[in-house]
Amino acid sequence: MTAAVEAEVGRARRRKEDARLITGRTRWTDNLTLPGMLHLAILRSPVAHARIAAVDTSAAEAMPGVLAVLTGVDLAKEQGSMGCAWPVTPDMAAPQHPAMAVDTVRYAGEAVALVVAASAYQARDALDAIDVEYADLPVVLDVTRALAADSPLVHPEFGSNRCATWVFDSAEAGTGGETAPAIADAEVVLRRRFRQQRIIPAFMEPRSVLVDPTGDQVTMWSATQVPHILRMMLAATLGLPEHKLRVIAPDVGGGFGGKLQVTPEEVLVLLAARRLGRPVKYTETRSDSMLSCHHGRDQFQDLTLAARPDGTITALEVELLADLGAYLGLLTPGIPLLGAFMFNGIYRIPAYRFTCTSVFTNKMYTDAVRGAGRPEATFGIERMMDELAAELGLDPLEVRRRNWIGHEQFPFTTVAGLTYDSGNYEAATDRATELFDYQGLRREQARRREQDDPTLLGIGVSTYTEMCGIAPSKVLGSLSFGAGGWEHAAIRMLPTGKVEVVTGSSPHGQGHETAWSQIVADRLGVPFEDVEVLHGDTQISPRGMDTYGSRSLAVGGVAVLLAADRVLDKARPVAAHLLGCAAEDLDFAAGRFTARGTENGVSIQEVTGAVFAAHDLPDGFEPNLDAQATFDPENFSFPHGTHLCAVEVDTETGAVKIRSYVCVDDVGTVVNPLIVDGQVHGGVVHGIAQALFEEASYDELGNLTTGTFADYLLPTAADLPHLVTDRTVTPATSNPLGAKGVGESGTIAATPAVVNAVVDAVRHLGVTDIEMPCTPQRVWRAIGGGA
Ligand code: MCN
Repeated sequence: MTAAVEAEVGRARRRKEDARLITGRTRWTDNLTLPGMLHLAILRSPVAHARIAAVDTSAAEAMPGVLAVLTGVDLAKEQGSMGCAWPVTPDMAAPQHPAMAVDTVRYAGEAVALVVAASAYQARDALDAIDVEYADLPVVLDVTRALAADSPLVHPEFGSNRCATWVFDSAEAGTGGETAPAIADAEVVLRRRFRQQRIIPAFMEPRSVLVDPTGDQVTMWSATQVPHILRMMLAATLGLPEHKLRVIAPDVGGGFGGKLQVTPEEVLVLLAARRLGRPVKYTETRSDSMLSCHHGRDQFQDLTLAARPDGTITALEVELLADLGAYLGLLTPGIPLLGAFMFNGIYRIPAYRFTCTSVFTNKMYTDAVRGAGRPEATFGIERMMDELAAELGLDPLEVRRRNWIGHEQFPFTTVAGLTYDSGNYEAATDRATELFDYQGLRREQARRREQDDPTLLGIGVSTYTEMCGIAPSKVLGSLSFGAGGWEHAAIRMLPTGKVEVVTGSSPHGQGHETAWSQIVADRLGVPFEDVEVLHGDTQISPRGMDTYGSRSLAVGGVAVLLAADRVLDKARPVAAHLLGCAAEDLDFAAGRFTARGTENGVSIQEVTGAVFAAHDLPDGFEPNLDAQATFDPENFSFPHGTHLCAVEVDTETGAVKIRSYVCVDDVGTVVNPLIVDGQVHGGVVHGIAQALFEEASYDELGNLTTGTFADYLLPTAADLPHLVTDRTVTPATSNPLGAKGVGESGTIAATPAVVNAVVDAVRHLGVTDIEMPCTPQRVWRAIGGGA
């Protein structure tokens, strides 16, 4: 008899990778040193828009240890243009995007020259000796101003600063009615403008890249989320044969979308290393990172919501004005459009129109930051639901209940054209209100108002869903996304019965090694400790589409599961042969094949050993149990949940304190509850940070004024409440694991929950919105402070 084995999927395992990540005893890119390695430093433009009139590098070239000083002109022929993989419309303005400015700088922080020297200090010192003459050009920083006919132009060749206009209309798409008549006829029409401030993906490990050009192949180590995409894009844009380039992402200390990019720094280090024929490394400082890693969000949202007096929504119109900054990064123009599919949220909305106009300005370009498009959309609709509730004198939860998709209505095709496969908004909301003591807090809120308590209580609701598991290749193709969305996995059975799993997912803090080991341990019935997960190296894991869009489990984890099944399929005839029975008469459980109805069995490790020895196998059997699988799901996954936030607002100072926060998320089948809790915690804190703390600002000349953590506020543990997390489980039907993504859900849900709470606290004082981040000053002014 086999002892009962505890299932691995669903087990709260501590992460395998924690010890090395937490102690730093691992291969971060900046830890790597190669013989003869040189160091690169980058001179960045101190002005936001200027012609480069002259560059004198002679003094820098004479500095100790300096081997090369290169400008954009020196690299003009080989640097090509940084690729944008998402041409959103056929007429999109796609400017040249040099890795280093050739004749014009278009944002403060753009690379202007580089130094390669024997030490990192010598390289940085030499930057000061480079003399650049800038001929200032007029700067445009505001999106509305940028669209005016007399605006300075960021890319004059297009005749305007408009990058693209993208429209989704439910009447045209056949997914709903026309918005204009529905709005004209509506008894209740609400119009609001919300601003999504600019934010910076403040990952823990600054970006670092090392290139070794010696030997037959060029090897790049980079702190990237996307080693496979990076290799492909570098090959395509630099004309480098793909098979001659190997990209390795060693352990990566966080990305949050900020390392989902092909960066100018990666291109420059590669070009410099090739020129000099020696390994070259660049590691950014924190200030460099804030200036020159892509930023996120930065849009104005104009929303029009039409409803009946009972709160039933009849139409929604969304107009976005998205500030793309100066250039297009890998996904820049597509990020705001991800919101197009999510502004309808969890609601039945009969008519919907979404327009996004994207605009160039003289700022760092924007691209994916955790949630990418979906936090913006969720913020818009969830703020509007609260506004509708206030307008009609209804409870915010009640307005949502009257509009959301009932659990019995799944699968449900939304007005934005997505089919939500499963969900149960009622169950998550009931559980959240219970944990939160919703009614008790409402009573306290009323009491404080009656008693003119200077500390007011606000309650914020966010009932979100999101599209993640970014995958179905067909759908991505229909959105002109430049790549497929499949994921690949391979399983190698080693002669001693240990297992190597090769995954195309590229974790940078999400714990894939642990979760993938759990999946394989369960499926093959081998010990968790006997599974090793290999990733992040285009030579070891040659096929992959990497990690973003909370896709890794629902796509990459499923590929691992399918590969494990194929190992079992291959093992079955061998087990039957060894046991002397027919393959159809075999059972498999807890790692053992048994001849049905007998105690006669053989373990998967024994089968592996027999295949390795190859002495006694079925006739014609190829002695190899390894298997691979590529999974391309039919649909996204749609996690959802209800987040409730209570804030205390000090009316004398405007200070906001989060008093309690409850979230009940539904991410389908959970592989590792500890990891999921960690993701929810991190995600929620990210969302709170946007609501209350983070903002990237530029002065009127286009200088980033929030270039350090002293100016760019991130919350610390002292600013945060205890987070109460719980889950409901409604399995996804789009993948055999039933899993939905979790990596971004907290971020998507939390921001509107917090802002709704702040506005709710002071709504009776006539406030209907407070711009993010809701700093004490902004809150105090909103309630009349200083008036
Ligand atoms: N998981 C699970 N059960 C589920 C869903 C997920 O056990 N039902 C586990 C997975 O096995 C995986 C983790 O949770 O270990 C996250 O899985 P998933 O939701 O598939 O997300 P990804 O792994 O694709 O991660 C991407 C996502 C994104 S888009 C951002 S941004 C983000 C995030 O993950 N950046 C992060 N979480 C981060 N966490 C850390 N520490 N650092 C970052 O940079």
